[in-house]
Amino acid sequence: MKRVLTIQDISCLGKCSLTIALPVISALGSETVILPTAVLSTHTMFKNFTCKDLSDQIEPITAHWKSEGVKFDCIYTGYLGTAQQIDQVKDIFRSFRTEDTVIVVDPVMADNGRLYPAFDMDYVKKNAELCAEANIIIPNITEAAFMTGMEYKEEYDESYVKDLLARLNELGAGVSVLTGVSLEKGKTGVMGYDRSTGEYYVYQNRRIDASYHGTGDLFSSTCVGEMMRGLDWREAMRIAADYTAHTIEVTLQDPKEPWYGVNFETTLREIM
Ligand code: PXL
Repeated sequence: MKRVLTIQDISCLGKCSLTIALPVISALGSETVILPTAVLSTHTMFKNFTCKDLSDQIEPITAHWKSEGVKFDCIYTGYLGTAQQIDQVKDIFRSFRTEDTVIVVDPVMADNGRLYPAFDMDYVKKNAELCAEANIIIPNITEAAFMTGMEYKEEYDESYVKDLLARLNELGAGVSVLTGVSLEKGKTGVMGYDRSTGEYYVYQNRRIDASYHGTGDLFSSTCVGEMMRGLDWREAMRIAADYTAHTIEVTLQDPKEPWYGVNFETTLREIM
């Protein structure tokens, strides 16, 4: 069985980060080891939330794993707490990475042209450094614009997305995948660039006019789970895009849908 280490916060209520990564990657058949970076009462889109930083636990926990000889097939990072914590995560990469470890970085920090409340440009710079160490990075267009210094655009064409991918590629990751890319009216999806082959990959599916928190985490967690099942990154992205769109549609049909996340619990058995 593959073993995935995922490093992100626990938002106790809110359906994002670890409360998505753990069930989804486990359901797709990999052992999922978690390293919580902080415990929040809810995700940060709620008006108020509590947050306990767990930075001081990272070193003792990982030192214990090291002493047990634990190895990971994949290390997948999402929302992290502070710029300093990113340095700790880089140390984990260096300490646990082998030739076969797939490192996936989703530099969760922004959406719709704006940084999330807790973050600043120092955090953006650190995330760009973290991306340099990854095999695969999965930013959305906002995160990519912040990390590359390119202008964020709501209306764009394929050449803007290709420019963003070229600039992301300069950060140093093996594969750069941009999410939330709409190249045709009524469609949305992903566009990726593979440094080793110089090839682009585009996948577009229907665009659903709704936005929920945690859908980026659902997408990335599904990609990780599918890649650990042996699928190529392109195939994993396609399945994850379809699954995320389907889950949003199912959530919209629920008259009691929660505003703070998607009902992935309803759809999970379909991808298992
Ligand atoms: O889904 C991304 C995410 C993860 N963790 C926390 C968040 C968010 C998005 O707002 O606030 C704490």
